[in-house]
Amino acid sequence: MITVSYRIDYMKLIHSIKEVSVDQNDLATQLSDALKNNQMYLVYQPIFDCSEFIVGYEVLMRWTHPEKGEISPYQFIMAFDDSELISKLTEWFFDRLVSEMKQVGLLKVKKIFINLSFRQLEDPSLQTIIDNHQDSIDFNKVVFEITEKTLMNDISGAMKIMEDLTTKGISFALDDFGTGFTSMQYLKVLPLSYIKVDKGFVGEIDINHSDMTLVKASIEMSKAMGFSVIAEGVENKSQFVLLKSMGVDYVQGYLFDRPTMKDELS
Ligand code: G
Ligand code: G
Ligand code: MN
Repeated sequence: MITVSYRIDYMKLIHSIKEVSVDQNDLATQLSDALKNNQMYLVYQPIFDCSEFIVGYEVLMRWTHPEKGEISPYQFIMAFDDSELISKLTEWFFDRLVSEMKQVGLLKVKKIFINLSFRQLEDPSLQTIIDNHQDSIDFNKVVFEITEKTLMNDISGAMKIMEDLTTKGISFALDDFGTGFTSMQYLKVLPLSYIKVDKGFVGEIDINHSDMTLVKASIEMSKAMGFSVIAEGVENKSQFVLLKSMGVDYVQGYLFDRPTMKDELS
């Protein structure tokens, strides 16, 4: 059942990418315009502990295309990944994050969760970008979220980079846990601090017994291995109650807050 829904998602993805990449040259121009012309922006979604105190924010990119409107990050991150512009995107992201964090006092926040694609992680300029921002961001607060699919590209390469970044204070979360093809080996060898249980499982824990069992087992296993567990996509109270009873550490989802722009942050 899980495999089927993953395939459908994948097909949707391919379809939507085709829609954007009508013409490769045109696409490159559009991506570069997006960065130059202020078409991209950041939104923030809080992550709470079980007493509903904010422990951090996940930062998410958005792109409003002048003609096509909102383009999903699933689409544009993959387009950037395939282009030469990926380091420009990472650079833009950190510059923008620093300027917004200063404006809204986000610097006081305990943790900042940042999604990184495989291309962003393996790009050598990531190190330079981080070094250039050492004075403006406390990297002990930074958690990079990477997915199982990211890791599958090159597990030993990714591990080496992750270990290097750990020496700069950065920690790691395994995002979308349960949707990829995680080998238990990953959990044993990678320098991970957090496991984010995918919203696909969390979304039905209150109505689907299998999902409930899988989430419960994931939480128990992750905690036994010393990771903190974040449940994403919590949309109603009964899911939250169940997750708390299962011993989850942190929660995130529409029940608490949607991703919002910096000006709307409380
Ligand atoms: O925010 P939304 O649900 O539309 O995000 C869709 C996907 O895009 C998610 O998997 C999310 O992790 C990814 N995404 C959102 N913002 C970023 C970003 O800044 N960098 C990377 N690499 N992925 C992002
Ligand atoms: O793949 P990743 O976990 O990074 O995706 C994060 C995205 O999930 C956010 O950008 C946001 O758009 C979406 N999201 C956050 N909370 C919820 C929720 O409660 N329900 C659903 N369906 N999506 C959510
Ligand atoms: Mn994420």
